[in-house]
Amino acid sequence: PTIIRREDYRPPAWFIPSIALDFQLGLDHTVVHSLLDVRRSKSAKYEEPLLLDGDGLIPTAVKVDGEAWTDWQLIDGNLQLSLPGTAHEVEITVEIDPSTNTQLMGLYASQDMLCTQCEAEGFRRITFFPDRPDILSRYSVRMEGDKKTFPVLLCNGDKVAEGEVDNGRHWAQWNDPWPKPSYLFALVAGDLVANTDSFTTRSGKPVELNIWVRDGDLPRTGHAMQALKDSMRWDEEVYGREYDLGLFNIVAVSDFNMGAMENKGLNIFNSRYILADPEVATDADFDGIEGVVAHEYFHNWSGNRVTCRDWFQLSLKEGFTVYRDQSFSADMGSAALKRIEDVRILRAAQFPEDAGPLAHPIRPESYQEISNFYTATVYNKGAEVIRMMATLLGAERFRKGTDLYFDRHDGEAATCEDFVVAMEDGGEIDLGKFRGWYRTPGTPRVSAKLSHNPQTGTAKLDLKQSLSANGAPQQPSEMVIPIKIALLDPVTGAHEGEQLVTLDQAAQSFTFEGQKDHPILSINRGFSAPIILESSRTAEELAFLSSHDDDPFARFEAMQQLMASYLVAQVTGTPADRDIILQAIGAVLADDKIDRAFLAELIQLPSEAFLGDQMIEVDPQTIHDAREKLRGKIGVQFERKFRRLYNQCEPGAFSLDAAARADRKLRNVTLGYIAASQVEDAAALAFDQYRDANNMTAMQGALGVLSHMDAEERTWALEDFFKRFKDNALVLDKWFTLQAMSQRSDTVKRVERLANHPEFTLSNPNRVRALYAGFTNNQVRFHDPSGKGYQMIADMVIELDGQNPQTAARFIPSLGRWRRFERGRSDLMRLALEKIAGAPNLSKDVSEQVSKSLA
Ligand code: B3K
Ligand code: ZN
Repeated sequence: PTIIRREDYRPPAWFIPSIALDFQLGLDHTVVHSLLDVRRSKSAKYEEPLLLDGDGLIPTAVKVDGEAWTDWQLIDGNLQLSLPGTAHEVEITVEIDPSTNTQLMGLYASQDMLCTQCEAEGFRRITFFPDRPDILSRYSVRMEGDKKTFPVLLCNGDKVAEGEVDNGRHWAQWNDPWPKPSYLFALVAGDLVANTDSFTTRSGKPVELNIWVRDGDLPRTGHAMQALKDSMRWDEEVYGREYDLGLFNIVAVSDFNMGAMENKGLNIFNSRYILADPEVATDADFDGIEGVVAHEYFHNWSGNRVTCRDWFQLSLKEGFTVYRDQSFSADMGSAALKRIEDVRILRAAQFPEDAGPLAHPIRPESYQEISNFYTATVYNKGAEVIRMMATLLGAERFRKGTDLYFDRHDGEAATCEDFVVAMEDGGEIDLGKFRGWYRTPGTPRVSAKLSHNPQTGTAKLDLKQSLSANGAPQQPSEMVIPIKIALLDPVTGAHEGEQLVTLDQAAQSFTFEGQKDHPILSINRGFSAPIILESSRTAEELAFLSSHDDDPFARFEAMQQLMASYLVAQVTGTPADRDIILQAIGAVLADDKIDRAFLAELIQLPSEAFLGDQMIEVDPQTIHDAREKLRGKIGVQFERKFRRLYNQCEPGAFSLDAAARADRKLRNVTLGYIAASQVEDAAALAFDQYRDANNMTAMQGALGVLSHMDAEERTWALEDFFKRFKDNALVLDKWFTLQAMSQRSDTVKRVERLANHPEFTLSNPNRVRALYAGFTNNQVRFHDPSGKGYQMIADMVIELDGQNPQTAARFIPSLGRWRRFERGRSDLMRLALEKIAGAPNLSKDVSEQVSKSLA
């Protein structure tokens, strides 16, 4: 396989300052004519030919400076032209068939509309072009198509002219004044309607905002529109960044590989991140929409105005933009809940990646297929790395750093190093050693031990760090790790202020004076560093923190650690005290000052996957059993209290305000515990909630509880849900997911049957993820000891790879962690991977992931 390496980066030999495109659009036949203004780079060797990337294209005409040109070659699908001078006009015509583009990269048809996805390397499937992010060009685009099929014609920038031609066709001319890399090109043609609004920038410029959807979906665009306006205001206030065009368009499409795409002035979204109303969307869906709309909007500066030099720098835009959208959501709602959610995602998706065969630094050193590097590491760990810089600099200096970064690199294709240098210069700080985070894969482990000397009144914190990657043993490491701590009075829980200690050696001690009594250690507050913390704190200390810590994340974390260490002990057969957990839960349940949403977080057990990550060898069934047993015990112990809370959280008229959302959340969590207590009326209670619900959060919560049960209420509810929502694809996705996540022992069979359901299709990525990602996340059933779950995923990946390699490759990591499991499952997982590896004609996407997983 061809391996692309970061160290091999070379600046381009030719630049394309401008490009004019003409599209004659048709669902199954589109003609693309391009006119490139090409300039030889002054630093290029004179004889270097012009190399234009292409993927599946054949030129039907090539001209240079207006004359037919024959001195070209197709090499591996790319077009090479030998050109005599330093500046030319190159014209190329190609013909493509969007209706057969099942990869959903380039120009494709989604239902009856045409849309594009170009990041990372999709533009080369539309026309021949140097498809790399350090080529910035001005685009002018003429698009023409049938007026009935494509009443709406959209592209980047501003529409400068439009008109009608013969045969019922019409056209539009769009110019984008901002030079951009080809991956930000976008075009949409279809029968769409818009929710139109406006925004006035801080400097008084009006911006027209449109969210384009299919007729009928308009009433579900309000939340996305509000999120867009909130993000535009927030970026002005927090980062000083204004929008830079008179028009901002968003289009929702049903067939999309990712969440959304930040094309300049024309964001294209997976419809699940646009469409919502209380009847079809859960509170989590509403949050997802707010976060993704913000994320794509923020890319206008962190990604578009300042873009990436090459794809190894992907975290430059993605890590930073995730950090920005996380901060935005924290400001719009509860910062504490948002941080808990961010860390949950990091631990569920990124820590396993860092501990497995696909581990890579946030700035990878090499790749075969760049699509495989849109990972939780590049995105979410990337965001944690930016967050650590923000912590080390403090808010004011961090802002100076980002201002400097945007000023220095506006209009450029930059590197991660450029960002760090801007932080150093703007924040007047030396980040020399901090750069280790960009080069190093793996999650650092930090061990913390607090000792106390009553004679001198000092407390001493001993910290040690180590790292391991790709299964190698832990080695002492020297990452720069900012750790927020507080020393709590062991009786009152009071403290004299949070402190930041920065660990930058393999072992380091910090002393604190004026400590009369042995304080209780609150550490990694706010999850200030993305590490695995091993502290010597006792169960009693963790229980104390779970009711006294004033840092909400640390408080939540103490409870999680308390529960996790008990469960790990159960699984490994070591004695552990359960009563202390029950007491800790009793204490928070009795604390009437706690916000209900936070209470719901505090009392939830760590996930089965998280528990597995704490073990040397994973046995999903044993973990599941131990966890269910504890859930049952908690359910029984506090049943009356849970019922009281459940009734207190009875919803009134629907509202998205924090209190109403908190009630919905706590109601679902208490319902889960009531069901876990095995009381007779649990199914009836859940069914009533389902039947009476006026919102999807309550409905899905009830169905989630019913889905595991062996009760007729489960069948009734699932059948009813299907009938009610079979015409709404996004809601029907939930129906597939709920069943795929069921803990029932017949789940593998059921998923097999669902794959043959008339409403199931491999051509819609949302539907594929709904069923199969739901299933691979179902630890106890995906890891069925028969290995049937693994086989099913292997067969599905092989089939899907033939149509959509990008989405197929995303399922490899679930099998790729085979080395972590007990022998029986481990062998079966490896066999499934080998089956995939042996399939003919594998895509680059899947073959890279499979071969790395087996290596
Ligand atoms: N930048 C896009 C990623 C698209 C990648 C497709 N292979 C979405 C985002 O992060 O905003
Ligand atoms: Zn992004």
